[in-house]
Amino acid sequence: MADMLSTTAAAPTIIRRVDYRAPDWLVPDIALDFDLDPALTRIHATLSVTRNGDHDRPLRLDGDGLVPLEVKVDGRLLDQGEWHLEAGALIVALPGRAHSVETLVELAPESNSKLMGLYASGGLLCTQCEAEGFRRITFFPDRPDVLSRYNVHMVADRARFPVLLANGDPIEQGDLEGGRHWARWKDPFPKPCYLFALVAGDLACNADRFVTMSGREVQLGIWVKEADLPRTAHAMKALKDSMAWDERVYGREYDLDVFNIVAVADFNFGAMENKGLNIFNSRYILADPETATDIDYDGVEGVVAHEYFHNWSGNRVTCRDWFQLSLKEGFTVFRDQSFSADMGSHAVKRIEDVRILRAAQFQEDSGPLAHPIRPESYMEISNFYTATIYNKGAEVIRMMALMMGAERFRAGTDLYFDRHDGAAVTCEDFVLAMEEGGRIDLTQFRRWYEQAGTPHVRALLTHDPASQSVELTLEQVVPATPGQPDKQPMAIPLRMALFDSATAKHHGDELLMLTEPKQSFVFTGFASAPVLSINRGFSAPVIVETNRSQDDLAFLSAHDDDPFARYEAMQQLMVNVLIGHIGGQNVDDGSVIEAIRNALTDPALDPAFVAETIRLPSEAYLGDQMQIVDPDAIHAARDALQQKIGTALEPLWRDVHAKTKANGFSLSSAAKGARKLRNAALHYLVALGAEDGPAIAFAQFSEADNMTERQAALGTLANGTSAERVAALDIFYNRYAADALTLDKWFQTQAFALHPETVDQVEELGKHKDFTLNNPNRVRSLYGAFAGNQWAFHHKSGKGYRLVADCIIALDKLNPQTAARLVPPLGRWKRFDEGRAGLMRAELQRILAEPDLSKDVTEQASKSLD
Ligand code: B3K
Ligand code: ZN
Repeated sequence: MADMLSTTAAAPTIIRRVDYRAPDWLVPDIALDFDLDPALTRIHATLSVTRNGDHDRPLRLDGDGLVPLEVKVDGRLLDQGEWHLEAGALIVALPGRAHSVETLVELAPESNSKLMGLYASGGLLCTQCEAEGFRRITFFPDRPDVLSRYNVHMVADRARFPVLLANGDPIEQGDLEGGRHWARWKDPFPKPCYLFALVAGDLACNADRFVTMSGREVQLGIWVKEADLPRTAHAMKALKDSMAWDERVYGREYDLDVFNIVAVADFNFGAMENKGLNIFNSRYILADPETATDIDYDGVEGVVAHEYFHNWSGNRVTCRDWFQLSLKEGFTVFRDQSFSADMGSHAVKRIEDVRILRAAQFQEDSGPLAHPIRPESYMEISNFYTATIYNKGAEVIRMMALMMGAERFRAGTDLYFDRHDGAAVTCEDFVLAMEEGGRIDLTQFRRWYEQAGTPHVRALLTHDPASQSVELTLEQVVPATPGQPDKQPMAIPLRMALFDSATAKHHGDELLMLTEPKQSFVFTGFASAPVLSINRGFSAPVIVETNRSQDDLAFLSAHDDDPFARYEAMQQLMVNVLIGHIGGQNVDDGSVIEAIRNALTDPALDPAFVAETIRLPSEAYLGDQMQIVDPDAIHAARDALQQKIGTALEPLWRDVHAKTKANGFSLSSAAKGARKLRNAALHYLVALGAEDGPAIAFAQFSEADNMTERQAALGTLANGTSAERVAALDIFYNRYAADALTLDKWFQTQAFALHPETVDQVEELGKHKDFTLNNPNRVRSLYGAFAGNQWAFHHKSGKGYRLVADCIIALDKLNPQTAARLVPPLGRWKRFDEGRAGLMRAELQRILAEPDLSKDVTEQASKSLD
C-alpha cells in the first residue's frame, strides 16, 4: 500500500516566489471514483488536460506516496515505460493539446497518521487537502492556480458509512449489492484541488435553511456523531449570522444549494473551507454550557464565520500560489474579526485580537522565523500558516480600511471580487483593486507585504507655552529580520488625540500618516501641555514608545474615550511598574491599584471591558519587554503585585465576586461579561492569599452551571498548592474523562498552571493513559499549552525544553505538521540567558540529528538555530 512504501528522503528544496511560472497543463474537468474502505481505498481519476501555451513539456502530476496501478491516455492503457515517477510525481509525455488521462491508485486511510489527504478519524473517513494534501489522494497538478470542475462518485459500505458527502451539490445516490451504496456529487464552480473534500461516515445532521438576499433557499447541514447533535446549535446560529452578515457588509451571497459542515475529532488545525463542505476540528463546532467556556463559544462563532467567509475570500477568488496565502487568510481573518465585533463588543474584541497579535505574531516577528506577510521562500508551506500571514495580514487589511473609510473600502473589495471572480490571483491584484476601487495610492503601503519585523515608533510630545503649541515627533525603526538587514520606512497610520488634562476632553481624533523615518506634527491652541493618546484602536501593528509619565497613563486609563487606548494606558501603567520591580527598582504601584479601583467602581463601564483592563499583562508579554527574559524574576514580580492588588482591594473583590453570581445560564453579552469579571475577582481573591480563597474557588468550581466559571476556578486552584487543587482536578477528570474535548481542558489547565512543579507534572501527564500523540488537540492541550507557559517551560534545569523536544521527535514520525508547530518556542533562545540559550540550542541540535526528520521540522529547527 502506498503509505507503507519507504521513500528516500531528498534534500529539501527551497521554493521561491520569484520562480513562479504558469502551469504547463490545465485540468478543466476531473472525475473521481472512490471505492472507500479504511484499510484499502481505490481511487480512479479521469482528468481532462489541456496544454497551457506553446511548449513541449510533459504532463507532470504531483503525487506523494502514490503508486500508479494503471495509467491511461485517451482510453489506452500505457506500458510502464511510457510514464515514470520523479520525486513522487507522475510524468507522462503527451502528443497533443488536449487529452484524457486516467490513473488508479490505492490507499490505506486508516494508516494515515499525518492527517493530510484521505484519513480515518473516529470511524469516519475524511480529507484534508490544503495546502498539498490532494497529491496524497491522487495524481494531480497540486497547485492553487489549476482550477477544475469536480464530479465525484463514492461507493462504500452502507452500514458503516451511511452518509457520503463531497463538495458542491448532491446529484444522485443508490444502493448496490452486498450492503454497499453510492453517491454522486458535482461542484459547478471550478476550484483548486486544495478545496476538494469528501466525508463518509455514520453522522447525524442538524439541518436548517437560509434564504439568500436574492431569495434562493440553501440547505444547511451540520454533521456530527449522533450524541453530539445537542451541541451544534451555536454553530448553526453562527453560520446563519455569518451568511446574513456577508450579504449586508460585503454584498456577498452564497452560491450553492447546500452548505455542509462536518465535525471531526482528529484535525491538524481549526477547520477547512472546502467548497460547500467545510470540515472542522470538533472543538470549533461543539458547544454547550456544561463543556464549553465563553471563549469556546466565541471560538465556534469566529471559526464558523471565518470558514464561511472563505467562500468568497479564498474560494471564488483564490490564490495564484502559496506565497499569496495572506491574500485569503489575512483578509478572511479581518472579515471574521469584524463579524465577531459586530456580534458582541467592538472594544473587547479589539483588545482580545491585539492580545493574540502581540503574544503570537510580535514574538514571531522578532525571532528567527520572522517573515513578511507575503514570504519570499519556503521549504514546507505548512510552516507558513502563521500568525504573521493570518493576524498581521488582517492588520494590514484593517489599516487599508482605516485609511480609506468604510465606503471606499467597500468599493475596493467590490471591485476585487468582481474583477477576479473565478480566478487565482496575487496580493498585488488585491492591492491594485483596492487602489482603484478605494481611490488611494498604496505605493509605499505595499512595504507591509514585503518587509518583516514589527516597526517601533517613538512618539515624543513637547509643549511650548509661549506659542501655546505642541510638537509631536514620530520616529520609526523597522528592525532587521532574517534575510532583510536593511529596511525602508513604512506607511503607518496612527490615530491620535490630545487630551486637555483639566477637562478630560480632546478636540477630535486625527489620523496621522507616518511615512518618513522621522516626522514632526505641530498642533496649536494648547495653553497647557495636553496628554497624548496614540495608536488609538491599535490603528497600526507597531510597538509605540512614548515619553508619557505614569500620571499621564493613569489619566488616560481613567478618561480616554477610545476603549482600546484606555485599556492600553492601563496595561502600560502596569508594565512600567512590573518592569521596574523586575529591575529591582522601588517603583510606586499605588497608581495601578487606584486605576483598578476606578475601573471596578465605574458604573458606566461594561464588565467585560473592566475584566480585560484589570488583568496584569501576561508573563510572556512582560518577557517581550525585556532584552533578556528572566522568567523567574518576572513570575515573582507579577505574583507579588497580584497579591498586593488583591490585598489592597479585598473588599471590592469579595463584593464583585458575590454580585456577579448569576441565577441561571445565558449567553447574553451581559452574562458573559459578568462571568469574566467574576473570574477575575476570584483570581485576585485567591492570589492575595485569603484564607478562604481556595474554599471560595472550590465552591465556584462545584456550584457552577457552566464551564466558564468551572474551568476558571480550576485554573485558579491549579496555580496554588491547596488540598482543593487536588480534589478539583480529580473531580474534573472523573466527570469528563469520556469527553475528549473537555478532557483536553484538564491537560491544558495543568500545563498552563503557574505552579513550581508544572514541569514535572507535564512529564507525568505525557505518560497518562489518556494522553496520545495521535490526536492533535490532545498534543496541543499538553505540550502546546506548556510551551506557552513561560515560567514553567523555561525552568532553568532545561527539563521543559527536553520534554518538548522529546515530543517533537516522537510526533514527527506520525504527524510532522503538528510536530513542527511545537518548534518555535525553542527558537527564542537569543532572548534568554546563556545557560538557557545553550540548553535550548542543544535540544534543537538533538532534533536535527534525528534520522529521517520531516522537512516540516527540519525547516523550523534549522532556521531556529540561526
Ligand atoms: N485554510 C485552512 C488552513 C489550512 C492549513 C493547512 N496547513 C483553514 C483556514 O485558515 O481557514
Ligand atoms: Zn482561513
